[in-house]
Amino acid sequence: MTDRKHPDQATDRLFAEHLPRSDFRFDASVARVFPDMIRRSVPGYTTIIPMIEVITEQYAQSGSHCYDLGCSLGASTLAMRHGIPFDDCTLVGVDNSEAMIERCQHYIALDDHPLPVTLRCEDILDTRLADASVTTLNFTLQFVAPERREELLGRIATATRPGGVLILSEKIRFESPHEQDIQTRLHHDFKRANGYSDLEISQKRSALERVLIPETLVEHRARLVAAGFDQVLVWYQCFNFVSMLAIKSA
Ligand code: GEK
Repeated sequence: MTDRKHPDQATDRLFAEHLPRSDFRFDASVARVFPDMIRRSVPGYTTIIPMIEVITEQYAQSGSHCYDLGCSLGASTLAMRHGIPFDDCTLVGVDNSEAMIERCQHYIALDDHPLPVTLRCEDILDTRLADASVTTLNFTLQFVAPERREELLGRIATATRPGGVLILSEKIRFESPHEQDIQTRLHHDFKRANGYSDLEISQKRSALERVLIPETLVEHRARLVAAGFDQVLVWYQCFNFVSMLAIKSA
């Protein structure tokens, strides 16, 4: 996977000054700082990405489609590309932010793996899914309106071949308010340790309040099973960030 940078890639200082409150959007200013932002904000992100390659290698099937839904700059897309052990698979990255897709094209082109990658600038709620073996939603479902999540997961499960999987990474919330407080505090400590100020942490938190809606593990599991996956396991957790593997039996 390439570690080369976009010439205009920058450090995240988007919330460093006092700003009027507004909802977070995946626009050009976010795309420009995104690799730095996600690495410093999401505990475990730098572990999860290479593990997506490992999981993909295990579950990709010859002649199938692999999807990265909410691909941003293509970090998971590239991990999947390197994990797919067949040259007859189709790899598709989807994101509805033009700024993200434009830059994603750049990172895909820098990577020298021969498997072609198709990028679609589309809403994942509308994108066509079929004959899938591995689908990734790496911190994307949390941004989809809660009332649309069931329909999306149902479409993914229906499109998944027997023996195929969904890798679902999410920020979660906890049923116990006490645990919620502890895990939130630890997440904020992680951000502080990565150089974010209290002002940055609190302004980002309010910008995300109405945009990123976390759910509990119990809610995720129940919906994945109702959607048509046979087994759901948590393969990674760091504070309030988890990654699940939803498996359709062979
Ligand atoms: C990674 N997976 O680096 N349709 C299409 N894209 C969407 C939608 C939607 N309805 N909603 C949100 N997005 C990536 C990181 S970031 C996670 C994913 C984060 C897109 C949005 O434009 C953004 O690029 C991405 O989902 C979420 O492994 O920033 O915490």
